[in-house]
Amino acid sequence: MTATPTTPDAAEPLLRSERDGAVLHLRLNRPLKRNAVNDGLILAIDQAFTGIASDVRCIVLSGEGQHFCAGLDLSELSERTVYEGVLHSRMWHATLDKVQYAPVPVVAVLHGATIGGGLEIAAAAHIRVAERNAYYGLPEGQRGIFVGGGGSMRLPRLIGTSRMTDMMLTGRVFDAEEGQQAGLSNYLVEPGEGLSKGMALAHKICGNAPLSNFAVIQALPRIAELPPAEGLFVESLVAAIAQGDPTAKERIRAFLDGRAAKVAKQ
Ligand code: 1HE
Repeated sequence: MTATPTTPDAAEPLLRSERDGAVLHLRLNRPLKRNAVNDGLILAIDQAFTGIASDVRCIVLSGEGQHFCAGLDLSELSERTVYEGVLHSRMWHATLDKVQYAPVPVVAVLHGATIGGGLEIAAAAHIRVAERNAYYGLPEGQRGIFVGGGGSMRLPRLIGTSRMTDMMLTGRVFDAEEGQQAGLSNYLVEPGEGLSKGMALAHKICGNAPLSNFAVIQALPRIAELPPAEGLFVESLVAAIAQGDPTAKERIRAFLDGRAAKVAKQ
């Protein structure tokens, strides 16, 4: 992996990176600034998702300190021209596309403030675990700006355009329970338990056939955007490719021989 950018005033990396077996744990690491995303941090995320080692099977993304992420670092915003603003937003798009279309699934662990660009980062992940202390806001309207990190594409697909409009126009903040009901999180856990839940899910995901995981994260969102006839055709191709893989054949044989786990409610 390439060198991770650091804060200018500290040796601490902006994004901490740790391995736990096949799981890569990336942690936003500007706790004093509530993990507000400056250019260095978005660059660090970009670098981390560019050079994923081939033996990584799942990624967990979390935030250091009391909050997941306070969104865009507003201190870098005030001097930007319109043109620089477009380029800056496009930089976020390129980075968060690398998250959404990573070669392996990404599990985000959310706690405390998950705001603005922080919510846009969370929306690019494939699974979201929220602690009961998490809360979600899009204060762009109050700040006189607009989402720029892909939020207008990803968030309506998660929670609907109407809810997002409400959040942006009125500054409405969803608590963790409301976020879970709206579809922002997949799992809701007690404060302090998000990371262990996220890591447990990640290790479970690592146990799947890599090609199945890849098909889920790459094919599913694309098929969902296609007209039904084209979507069904692509589904057939992906299904045939996945079942032709030797791992699939071995796993199905194991089930038929009574060597594989049955489906059961956990
Ligand atoms: C920041 C930022 C930030 C904190 N940019 N510096 N995002 C927002 O509008 C959210 C703004 N932040 C907040 O509302 C609050 O900071 C929190 C609710 C997240 C946390 O509150 P709290 O009381 O725990 O912390 P704090 O005392 O407000 O902040 C601690 C420090 O972090 C303080 O700096 P300090 O030098 O005075 O210690 C804050 O200034 C700093 N800080 N948030 C810069 N966001 C791709 S486009 C996306 C567009 C957006 O994301 S818009 C939403 C921006």
